[in-house]
Amino acid sequence: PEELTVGSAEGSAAAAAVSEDVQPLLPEAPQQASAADGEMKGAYGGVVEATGARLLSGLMLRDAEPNEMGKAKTDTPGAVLTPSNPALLEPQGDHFYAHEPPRSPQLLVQCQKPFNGETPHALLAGAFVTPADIHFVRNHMPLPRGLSAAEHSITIEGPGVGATTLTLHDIRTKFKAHTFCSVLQCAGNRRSEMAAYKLVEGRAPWNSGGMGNARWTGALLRDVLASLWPQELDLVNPLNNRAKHVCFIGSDQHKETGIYYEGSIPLAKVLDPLGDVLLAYEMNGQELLPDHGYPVRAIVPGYVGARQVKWLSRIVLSENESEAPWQKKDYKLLPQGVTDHEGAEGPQGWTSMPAVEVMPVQSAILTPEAGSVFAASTTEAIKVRGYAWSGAGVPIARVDVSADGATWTVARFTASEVRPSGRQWAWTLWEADVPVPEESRKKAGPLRIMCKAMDAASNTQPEKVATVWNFRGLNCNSWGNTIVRLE
Ligand code: MTE
Ligand code: MO
Repeated sequence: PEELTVGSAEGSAAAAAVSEDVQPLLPEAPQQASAADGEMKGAYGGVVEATGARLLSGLMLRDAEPNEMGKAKTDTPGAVLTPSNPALLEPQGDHFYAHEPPRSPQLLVQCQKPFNGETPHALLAGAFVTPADIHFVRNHMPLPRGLSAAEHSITIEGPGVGATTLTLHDIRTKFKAHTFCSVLQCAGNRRSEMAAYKLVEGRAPWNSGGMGNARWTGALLRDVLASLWPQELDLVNPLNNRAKHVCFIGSDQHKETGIYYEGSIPLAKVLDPLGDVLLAYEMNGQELLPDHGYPVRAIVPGYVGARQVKWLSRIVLSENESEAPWQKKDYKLLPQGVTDHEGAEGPQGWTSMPAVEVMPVQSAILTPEAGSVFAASTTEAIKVRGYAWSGAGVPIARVDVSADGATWTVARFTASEVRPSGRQWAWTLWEADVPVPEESRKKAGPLRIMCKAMDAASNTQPEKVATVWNFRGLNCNSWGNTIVRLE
């Protein structure tokens, strides 16, 4: 644990001062001036702990099933189609992308236009709070231009309440600021594992870096609505309100259809005193970076990334959920009989399923990276690190790690941010020294290491990717795994 840095990019004293109800699980380690520098090198050290370990060039695709190591059950392993919904094709002429911001060269680019990039596993493992510049980015469209914190405002409207406009300055100054860590996870996180099992449709073959744990600061949307419409809204019984949903509309536009990025969540989540839905204007103690929604975005703790709308410009309370394609025709866990575009448009397709909201319990192995090589004769145990998190906001109760699928080592938790159960939105980082089975040490070859988490509500991860496979390749949360080599 001593080499694992717990804390945030802005320094532990500052972090402690701004966080409410928060106790770090471990004492915060001294901070380095730049998390993106110092912490990362330590993390890379973690990849090569066993004598003689080295990284193979290029990543191996993780395999799909414990019993069929390396054998994908499709003719096209790792294949990812482009979306079936024309509005999701994201076809934007190159000229729309002439003004993208500079980005960290450390991000692993899945797609340039629109920009999708994930954090390398070892960098994720190296910092409890993911530094903003290497936090994964998932954009659907070109970055909106001309936004400024000084001039930005959000219009808020709804049935029976009318419409009003709040400046970002109002939001910053008239409402109490709340700060806490909240995991942002793309529904496509770990899609590469689903794609290795069977063809999926999706923008990017993410590994486990489509997820990050940042410390967000903002006003509670609940406070904002309560102050705007104390009489008009029933804050105690959300279901008594005419509006049942809250639509968030971004400033980024699909130029060829004219629609803005949009998603919605239940009004009950917003009004829930434990819901913690933020209008966030700071990430890790700094103004948001352009890619993460400058100057203001929605943070919806526990929910899928797609609803946490960036560059927020409008909020619409509504009787119905958002009509946007990202709500109605995407981010749904289609039944497993749907295996092509036609099926997705059919009766078992988009219309048959609700939009993804709360994310399932998740864990993944970050180091050693797939393909790392260890000396069979001298490696008795391999140090494994990863993350675990539950969208239910309850603490992670246990993470088990195994190199044979039969004997399990209980992982040590090295960092989390403890908040009341139901409001614990940070991830838990863990590590374990996993014994290498005697049998495996006698011969060279691949060794699969697995992890599985359980949360305090007894939610667990399914063993096989087949259990959760779906055409869009969403919410992959089967046992985490990495395949190393013994030589
Ligand atoms: N908000 C807007 N306005 N436009 C987008 O393309 N992408 C969504 C969400 N909010 C998106 C958006 C998706 S799918 C994800 S996973 C998260 O933003 C990613 O947030 P990040 O890029 O800050 O990591
Ligand atoms: Mo996403």
